[in-house]
Amino acid sequence: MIPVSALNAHGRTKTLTRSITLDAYYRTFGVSVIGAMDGRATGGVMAIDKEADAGGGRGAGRYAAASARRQPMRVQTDGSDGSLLVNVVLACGCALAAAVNAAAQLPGLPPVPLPDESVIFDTAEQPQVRVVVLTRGLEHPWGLAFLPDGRLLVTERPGRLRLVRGGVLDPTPVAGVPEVHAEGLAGLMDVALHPRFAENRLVYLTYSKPAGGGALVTLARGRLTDHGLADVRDIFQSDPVGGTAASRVVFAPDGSLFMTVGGAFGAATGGPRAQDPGDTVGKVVRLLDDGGIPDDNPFVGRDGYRPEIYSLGHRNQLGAALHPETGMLWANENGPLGGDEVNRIRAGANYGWPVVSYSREYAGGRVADRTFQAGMEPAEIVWLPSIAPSGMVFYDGDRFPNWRGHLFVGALRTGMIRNTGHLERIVFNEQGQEARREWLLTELRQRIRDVRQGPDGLLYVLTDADDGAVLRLEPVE
Ligand SMILES: [Ca+2]
Repeated sequence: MIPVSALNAHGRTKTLTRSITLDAYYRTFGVSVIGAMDGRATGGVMAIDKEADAGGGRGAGRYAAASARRQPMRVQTDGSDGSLLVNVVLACGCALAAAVNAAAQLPGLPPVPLPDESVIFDTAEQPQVRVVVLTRGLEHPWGLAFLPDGRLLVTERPGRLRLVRGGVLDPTPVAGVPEVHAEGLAGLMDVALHPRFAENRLVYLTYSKPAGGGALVTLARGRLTDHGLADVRDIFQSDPVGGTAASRVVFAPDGSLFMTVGGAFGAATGGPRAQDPGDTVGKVVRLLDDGGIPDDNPFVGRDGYRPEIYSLGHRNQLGAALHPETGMLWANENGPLGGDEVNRIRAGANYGWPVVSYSREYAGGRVADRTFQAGMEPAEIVWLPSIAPSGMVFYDGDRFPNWRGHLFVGALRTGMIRNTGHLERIVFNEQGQEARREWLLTELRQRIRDVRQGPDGLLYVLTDADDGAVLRLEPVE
């Protein structure tokens, strides 16, 4: 048993001797537990992830309440780690949801509505940039891809795939998307086209697949027809993991694909899964385009290792991109408080989570007693405080010549303050080492979920909101 300080519905604190099944919650819901709820008839754990807009925010409040309904509170000992002390929200009946939201709300700047007119921003190394709201009305868009005919494919986290033509959103979603585990931050995530899409029409989707109260991080592929996706099937499923486990998919120059499998939350609970070579959670996996395993994957044939694994020791990776010159995969990952990273992904390498980290847990304790050690890859870029990095891309177009070779990273929220999302630009020196950073789009106060380079050489950005948007960045010429 671990002692738990409790917060009742009126905000008063008292101490209970109670503990909760933290590990079960990490595994089932994939989020870091910062509090718990206990009612007469219902009970459950209040859980957040940093990528959420608040410990509660609207989505997480519903999420916690849903967890409570589904799983009555169980009290079990875990208390080997003093850092797992949690706050308990005591509430019952109708007070439950209100208590959750009150306890969970993070401070934030006032939100700013997206402008109707285009906006011009000054930038540090490029003449001014114009931001155009290309498309609105997307519910929590997550990933996008450019079809050869000029249309955009955009995923919406609740489980819809949408088409945008000339900035106009097709009101009918693309049929054939698999059922997704749409709860909290989970759901439909990334979309990518097969490198030979023009011939085979194959579209790849990463999503959270419902499975026994939790989820599987899943890669599906289907053929895009005039009537939706056809021949849809899952070609990879992770080991069971929490619903908020993130995933991106990126095709490599050799035609294989990289998929990030996040969800190794909690240094003492889910985190060690990232170091377990027999578990696909907390890894980058490399697959053939049909889900098969490439013969030259680094751990093929090695005892105790899943042959899909390409790299290990990751927490939750919301962004990945190929370097345009080296063809190497780079991926970012979210720490809890601080310690977000960008890594160059090498075959067979271990990126250290949770053994080495700059992060603190949400409760404040350090994740690890060291930031690097031999045998583990140091991060290329680290953020303190966190920016909750999401989709990212290296720019190599010709419309922003001064930005060529720079990395653009979408940021959902900076320093645990709401409405501080932005687009970050990172410049490298001739050795490929970080030289400087610029924050763009801060005035918009949007959560930036993804950024991609269009075939027209412009940058396209997704905002993460109930009424999310596609933004386009253009040079002012
Ligand atoms: Ca690391």
